[in-house]
Amino acid sequence: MNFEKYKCNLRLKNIYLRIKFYSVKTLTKDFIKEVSKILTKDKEILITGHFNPDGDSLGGSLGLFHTLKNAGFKVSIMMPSDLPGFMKWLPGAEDIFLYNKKTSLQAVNEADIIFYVDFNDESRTEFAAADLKNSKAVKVMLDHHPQPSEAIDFIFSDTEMSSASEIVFRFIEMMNFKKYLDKDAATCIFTGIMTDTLNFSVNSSLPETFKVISELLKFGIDKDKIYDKVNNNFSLKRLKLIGYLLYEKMKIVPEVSFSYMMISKEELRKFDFQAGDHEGIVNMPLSVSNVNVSLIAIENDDFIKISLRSKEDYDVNLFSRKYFNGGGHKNAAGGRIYKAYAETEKYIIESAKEYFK
Ligand SMILES: [Mn+2]
Repeated sequence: MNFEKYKCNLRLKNIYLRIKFYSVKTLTKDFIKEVSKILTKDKEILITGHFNPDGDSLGGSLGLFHTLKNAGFKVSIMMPSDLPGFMKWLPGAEDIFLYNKKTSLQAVNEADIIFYVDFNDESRTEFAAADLKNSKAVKVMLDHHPQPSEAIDFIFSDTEMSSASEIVFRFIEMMNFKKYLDKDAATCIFTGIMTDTLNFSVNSSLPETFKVISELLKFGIDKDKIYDKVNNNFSLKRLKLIGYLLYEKMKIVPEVSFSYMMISKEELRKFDFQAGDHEGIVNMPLSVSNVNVSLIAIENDDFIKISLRSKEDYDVNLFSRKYFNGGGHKNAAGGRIYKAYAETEKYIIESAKEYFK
């Protein structure tokens, strides 16, 4: 299929130079007009989230999946890697297929349109990135991370939004698909917004976000149950791991109000560490009044995985870009260190001292 390449970036801030003459309203209209042209019932649609999908990527992708399915589109949903255990209850999770070089190439190649939910660059899909890049499909990105890749055909990205899930809701609304939303879709989108805002404690100060929440509640979703399923759904071993990390491993660099924890492969095995387990743990040191930045370093086979959280104006996106080959949002970011585990601690301390001094 040969679509006319048309770039459209909806960004409330930081609008690209090449489209600086467009108003935001025009941009929204153009984006919707162009996507409406290509999004037809005869197309094969594929939705994908990022590697190690979190609540936002899964909730947004599944919310879009349910809605497009209800509207009568041919749609499938993929993730580049497995879901964390506390997300497997999401309605539609059983319909997700996991990317696999041998079995997924066909699905990627046969797609006419691919939706990217909650990531700004194909490299964030890791092993699936090459196949996605090579696919002839039209790529539509629904995201809220800074600096989206120029290679994407249609981008609806706004860093002011709480989550990609909120963007998905706005997309559904603007496409006139709200009539196809149901309780399952609303549950997924709500979960995405709730998890990405850390239960509405960050990135959720715009009144519009709560208008979306209000719309979602009208579908009869069980907000309290969703909170419980997401936050009280872990193993006993994970709780013991948290106790161990906070008591034995958490260290503070007081002169820069910086906290870090290192976890070795051996410790991961001992506590049966699961994908996604670190998500809640990295936030915990921020409960200390004079800790402004928290880092967790997890030993992997090929690199040390870094996860960062911060308060207010402490920018861990830039910090990670500079020292840890990563990025993300101002108050939540990830990265990697390609060093031996034994050398990593010194590097982390020195990076923090240099950057936050
Ligand atoms: Mn997100």
